[in-house]
Amino acid sequence: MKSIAALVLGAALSLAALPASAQTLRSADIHPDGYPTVEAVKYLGDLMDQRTGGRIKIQVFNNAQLGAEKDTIEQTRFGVIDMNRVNTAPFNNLVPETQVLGLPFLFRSVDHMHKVLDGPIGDGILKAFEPHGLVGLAFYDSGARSFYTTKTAIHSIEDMKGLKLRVQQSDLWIAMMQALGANPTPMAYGEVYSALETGVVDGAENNWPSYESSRHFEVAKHYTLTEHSLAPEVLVISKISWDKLSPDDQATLRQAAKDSVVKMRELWTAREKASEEKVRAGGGEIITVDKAPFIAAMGPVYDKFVTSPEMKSLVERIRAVQ
Ligand code: BDP
Repeated sequence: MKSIAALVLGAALSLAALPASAQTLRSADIHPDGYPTVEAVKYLGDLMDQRTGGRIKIQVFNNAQLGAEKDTIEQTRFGVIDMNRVNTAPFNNLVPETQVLGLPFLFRSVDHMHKVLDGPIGDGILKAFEPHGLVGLAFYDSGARSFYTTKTAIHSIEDMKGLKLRVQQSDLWIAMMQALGANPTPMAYGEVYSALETGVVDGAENNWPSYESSRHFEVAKHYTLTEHSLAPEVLVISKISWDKLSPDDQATLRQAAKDSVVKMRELWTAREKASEEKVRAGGGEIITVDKAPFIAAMGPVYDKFVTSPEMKSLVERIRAVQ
């Protein structure tokens, strides 16, 4: 009798230790451990764990364990994956409002971009995900993207002519490369290393941390600081997973996601520096160019993508942010 009572008591105690309806949200990322986006979502998971008394946790499946971004976006829309951290570019065709954030040379500085993203314009763009089965939670930094090439270095806009360049899967990005005279090849991130190595493409473009962590810098040693776009990252949750959370938990997640942005910015600044140092130490050729001809050449991209009254007003409002 005594031992049965002890068993029942023990079971009750261990049940009590388990929070009611504990759940783990699965979040996708293509980057390796230590990459700022991966660490920021882990940090968000810690915040959720603390703030919900252990009821809600987040598990990050990084290194593209759940697939390439185009596929994980679909899986997130259908609730197979709960959360996803992706660049805004692969969302451009699905959520046209995201295009504005990738427009070449739109932001005057990272500070300008932060002001836009942290204010009503950023919130409005996050809202635009909802009709597409997703809830936008936060924007994360992604620095400036620049070109890198395997054989010939880019010293001026003339050197862009005819280059086969990998781009993210987005019509906006294809148009940007065409405006510069290059031949865009849309491709998943995970395929770029071997495409560079085997000469399927002559180059690609990305920020310092991705150029370094993907080891693209080992096969494409010429990095030209065009800094043509600041297209940020975005963290989304499936609308299906979102609707399963109570309004209180939704509010907690929204706030924690915003709080993780602060952490992400710290991690990003440090990693940008560290990656640049690693690339330079690895023998990369870093080239500065006159950006004016690159800026001038992007006119047709604005003509093609900034056509609706909404898009025009969005661009104007962004430019007006001081
Ligand atoms: C990186 C982004 C990642 C994109 C990648 C790319 O963090 O989300 O997949 O660029 O170029 O900077 O595909």
